[in-house]
Formats: sequence, structure tokens, C-alpha cells
Amino acid sequence: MKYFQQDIECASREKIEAIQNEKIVKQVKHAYDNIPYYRSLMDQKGVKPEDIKGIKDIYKLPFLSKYDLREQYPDGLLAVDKKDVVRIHSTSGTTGKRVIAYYTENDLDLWADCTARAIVAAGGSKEDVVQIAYGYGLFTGGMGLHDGARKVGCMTLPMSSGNTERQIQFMHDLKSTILCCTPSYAAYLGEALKESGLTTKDINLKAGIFGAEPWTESMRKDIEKSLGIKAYDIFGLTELSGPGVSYECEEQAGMHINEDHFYAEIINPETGEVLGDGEKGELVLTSLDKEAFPLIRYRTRDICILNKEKCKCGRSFIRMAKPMGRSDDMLIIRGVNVFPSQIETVLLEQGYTPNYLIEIDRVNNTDTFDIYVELTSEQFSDTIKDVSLKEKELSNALKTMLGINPKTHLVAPKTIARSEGKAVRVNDKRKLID
Ligand code: DLL
Repeated sequence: MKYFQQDIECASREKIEAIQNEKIVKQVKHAYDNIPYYRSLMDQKGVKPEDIKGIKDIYKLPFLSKYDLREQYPDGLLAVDKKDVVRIHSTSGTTGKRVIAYYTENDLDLWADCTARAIVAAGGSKEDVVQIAYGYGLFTGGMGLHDGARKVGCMTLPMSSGNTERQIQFMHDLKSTILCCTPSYAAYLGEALKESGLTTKDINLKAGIFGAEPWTESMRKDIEKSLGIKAYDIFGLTELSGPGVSYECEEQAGMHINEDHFYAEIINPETGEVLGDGEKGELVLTSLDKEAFPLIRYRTRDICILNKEKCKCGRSFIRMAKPMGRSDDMLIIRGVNVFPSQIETVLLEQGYTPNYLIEIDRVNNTDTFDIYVELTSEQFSDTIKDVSLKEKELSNALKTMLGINPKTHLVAPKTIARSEGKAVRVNDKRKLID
């Protein structure tokens, strides 16, 4: 089995556009009729549902952002009767109010199709044992991949995140073939496998489906090596269902957007102007058929590029590049824009692990910028004599990438806390807001 739903995954452009044209007209009317807040936004913009005759008219509609979701917390954007809602999920955000996303039975069914497509694209079938080590609960990762694996007919292990020893034991004893978790947890499981005395030959894993946070190509190579697998990227966000907005195929060259369910645009985040093909900007997504929580032109804050070229895998869905950070992940240190993903790229290029912590503070009105990087046991014994030289070399490489000079600290193995879910890489101690 190469595709889960070949008729749509490999459909002609005309067919995909026809589906989008039909769905957007219905979806705008649904949101306008059932969400008073959305109706007022459209009224303010002077646009009526009748003005939307197809997907090409989408630019006429207002954007939605996290601001609107907070304003309307907890259910101001719910478009169906509560009795038709069968589940909620919520974001892990630590600032402001959490986002609550609502699902009808049909919403869950279509979402499961999306994650099932991702599992099949990663080589999954009824023969597979899928170990799900994303968190279960309010986070969408666990249940999102779970429902997809069930649809494919895989034997599904609902491990949730954490309890690393048990993860390795079940992986070995139950012969898991596909692992689903965050890339940082996958890297940790790779380390844990080695420490347990097992090698990749002792387990049956062939693939991993990793997402929920930015990760680099070098991190992909590290994980592929430490677990003996092919690592696939998967993208999504709670507001738009969860994992499965887009997924990678065997070409590993961008994630195919499930265009029958989501319409993607790239805009200039400052002006809101829609950008042309191949231009880098903020990803804006529209859910074309969500009943309970129909977000239209939602600004994700993820910075990425769309690619409309045909993929060798045979799927016709357009692809999005790995989002290498959100506009709100960006740190401004001494006035310079810094993305944690840039730091990670340098660390991996220089042969370090992706176990690091960025610490920023403000002393005498100047930002301090420290990066703690963990050494492996081998590096630790090799480096101990010339730590300060190595630290200087690393600071120089980082300066070339970032434009500013961090103070790097090479630290002993196992001194930086591991994450079982999304990694925490930044400790910003500056008190910039009272
Ligand atoms: O992280 C949904 C998810 C679960 C995706 C499991 C993939 C796998 P949220 O917690 O709402 O939802 O966070 C969404 O995470 O806007 C991106 O900034 C980031 N993100 C998600 N997937 C990727 C990825 C889930 N593959 C936010 N690469 C998004 C980079 C990602 N960033």
C-alpha cells in the first residue's frame, strides 16, 4: 500500500480546485451563519458570503489570529450546537489563555484520514506495529496519530510520552515498526536505546513520524542513525485539528498539505500581502470542512515556503518546507533576530548533540547570551583538556551564523534536562514586561 486515499492524494489539480471551490463557499456560509464574531469581522470588511464564489475569492476575507481565539475564549468560535461536539483538545501554550479546539464526529473522522495518509506515506500498513509516544490527553499528538493508525489497521501501542525504559522495552518486546513522537524525544530514545545495551539490530523499527516542533535536517540524520529508521516529518496545529495538516512522503522533500481539507497561503507577516509561489512568509491556513471549529484564513505564525512542483512520489498535493520556527519563537538579543533552529543547525554541523539550552538575561541594560551545550561521554573525555579552545571555536561558528557572539559552555553529559514532549530550549530571564 503506497497511498491511503490514492484517488484524492494523487488527484488532478482541476479536481483538487473543484473540491476547494465547493467547500470554501459552504464553509464561509457556515461560519457566517453560526459564529456571530466571525459575521461581525466579515461585516466590518464589507464582505458577504455571496461574494465568495470559489477559492480564488478567499483574499476578500478577514484573517483570524491567536488574538481572536483569546478574545473568544472558550467557545465564541464554536459553530455547532454543543451537543454535536464529541471531543476537545487544547494547546500546550504557557502564555495567555489556552486555545480550545472542538470536534464533531465527522471532524474526528476526517482528521483521522489525514494522519492515516501520513502513516501510509511513511510505509505503514495493517502489518505494522505503531508505537505512539506523543502525549495523550489535551495535546493533539497522541490521539491524532492513534486514530489514524487505527484507520490503517495497525496494531497501535498507546504509550503516551515518558517512561523511557518502558518505551524501549515495548519497542523491543512487541516489535514496534513505526515510532511516533516529537523529534527531541526520538533523539532521547536513540540515546536510551544505546544505554540499554541494545543496538538497532535488536529492534524492528523501520520508520518514525516526528513533528510538533521545528527540527533540522542534521537532527533527522542523527535520529535515523541512532534508531536505524527513516524519519518522516509531520506538521499540524491544534487550531486546525492537530497533526496531519501536512505530512512527508518517501522523498523527504517537504510536507504534502492535505489540500482537500486545508487551503494554504503565504503572506508577508508585516503587511498581510499574499506572496507568490516559492516566497518565504507566514503560513495562513483555512480549514475547508471542519464543522465545529471552522477557522478561515488563520495566521499560524509559522514561517515557511510552499512548493507547487510535482513530487516524484505521485501525490499531487503541494508541499510546504519545514517551518524553521515561528515568528513568535524569534528571540531578539542585543537587537538581533535569533531563531533557536539556527543555533541547532550550527551545533549539529560542528558535531555536537542537539541537547542545549539558551539562556538570556539583561545585566546593566545589556543582554547576556549564554548557550549550554551538552557533550557526549566520548566528547567529554576527549575535550576535557581543551574545553576553552573548543568553546571559542563553537562561539565563532555561532557568530558567523547569527551575527552576534554568544558565550558557549560545554557541559558534562546528562546535565541538560531531556524533554518527553516539545523541547524547552530557551530560558529568557529578562524582565522586559512589568
Ligand atoms: O504540535 C500538533 C502536532 C502534533 C503536530 C504532533 C505534529 C505532530 P500545537 O501544540 O498546537 O500542535 O503546536 C502547533 O507546533 O504552529 C508549529 O509552530 C509547531 N509545529 C508542529 N509541527 C511542526 C513541524 C501540534 N513538523 C505548532 N515542524 C505549529 C516544525 C512544527 N514545527
